[in-house]
Amino acid sequence: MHVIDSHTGGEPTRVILDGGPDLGSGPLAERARRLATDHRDAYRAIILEPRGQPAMVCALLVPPVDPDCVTGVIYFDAEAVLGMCGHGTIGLAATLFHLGRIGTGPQRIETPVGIVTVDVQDANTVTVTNIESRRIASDIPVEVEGFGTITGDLAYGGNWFFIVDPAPVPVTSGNIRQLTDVTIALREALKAAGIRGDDGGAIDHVIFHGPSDRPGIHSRNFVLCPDNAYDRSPCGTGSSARLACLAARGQLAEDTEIVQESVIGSSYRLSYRIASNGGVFPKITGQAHVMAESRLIFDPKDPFRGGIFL
Ligand code: PYC
Repeated sequence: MHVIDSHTGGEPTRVILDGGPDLGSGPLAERARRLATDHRDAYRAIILEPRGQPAMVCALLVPPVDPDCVTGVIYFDAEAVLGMCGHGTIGLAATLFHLGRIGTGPQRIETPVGIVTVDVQDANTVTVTNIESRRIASDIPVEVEGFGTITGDLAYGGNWFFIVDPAPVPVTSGNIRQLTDVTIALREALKAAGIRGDDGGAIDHVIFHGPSDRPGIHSRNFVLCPDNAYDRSPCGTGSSARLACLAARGQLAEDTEIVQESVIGSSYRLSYRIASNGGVFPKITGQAHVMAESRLIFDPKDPFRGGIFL
């Protein structure tokens, strides 16, 4: 299995070029479901320690249905197959550029939730135009055991997010452990309360926003992912959901650019175009760097061949 590892604002992406599970043909959403249900052990072996690393997202390349797309891709983390992944798409574009498969300029990429476009500016800088993103509910109070009532918005950006602003815990790198504990408890409370997306999807990502101490930054975020890791980048699908919330609140005008910072200080430039039925089309510009080209070995004699899962 050949893979290329990159990071986008500190968040790792492993692009699987060949040797992945055979998912057959058909719509990408169906192939993603097959990956989730029939190949869970196989995909987790690629991403779990010791072969993978915490916070990693894998990008499994598959043939697209739409021949105008440069590739199809299915993203997954150690816990779940994702609808879309913004940092992963920036990493994927930088990887395809590194391989000479694409040059600068626009390209279409097919994902299980729809077609996104990437505009490659140089070897590292990529703008993603995401699928339509939308807020479906605002100011939902949730009772979180040990932490009281936490209020947030429910929004979709290719994955489902519960977005809290202002955060009940200061969003600083020194608070990552506490931020992780509170957001996990909040995600569990959302699940227990039966709060889901309007397509029945689980709310498996949580975002806390707080102020940044750097000039020109709109806010700093902490993003909890399904595998309980926090996103080192500002999270592309989370930033998309956030843009939908800012637009719905009238707090950000169309085509106005803001800078979103992550809890470790990496950043994306964000803006949106209004969609015809109430949502927004987010634009996310970030930087990725290729780190390694490897061949993964799955030795039958290796007791941790399938990864460490506790
Ligand atoms: O950038 O969309 C994203 C993302 C999702 C999970 C981790 N990163």
